[in-house]
Amino acid sequence: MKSVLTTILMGLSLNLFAASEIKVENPRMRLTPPGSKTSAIFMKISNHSKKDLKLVEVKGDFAGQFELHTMEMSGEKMVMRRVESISIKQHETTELKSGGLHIMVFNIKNPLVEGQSHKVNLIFDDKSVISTDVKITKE
Ligand SMILES: [Cu+2]
Repeated sequence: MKSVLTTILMGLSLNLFAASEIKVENPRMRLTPPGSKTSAIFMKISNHSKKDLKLVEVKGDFAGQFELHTMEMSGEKMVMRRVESISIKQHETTELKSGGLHIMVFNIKNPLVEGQSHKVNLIFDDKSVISTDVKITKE
């Protein structure tokens, strides 16, 4: 029994250790016009661990659906495209920003209010989870 508990605790601490090596900066969500139920989340994610990571899923209570998106040229137009994951290589920083990689948010339950924050969980391919508050801004 004791060894089972130790194994569980070790598993937990390993996960927490991994999580602390991911740093999120300036997480924010674009204020969208009243009535709009979609928005986009931007942030910088730094990977200080010794392995490449991928952001694979995002969850939050305030909206029904989250997708990882990129922007790319299609003919002469910039279009959004869904991607399976967003890569953050070891010792590198990936920036999610307007006109580039972003987290798309659908079915927002209540109107967004500038200055308020909503909690999201960022889930990585090694199963580590980062919980962060995204602030609603006009960007
Ligand atoms: Cu998008």
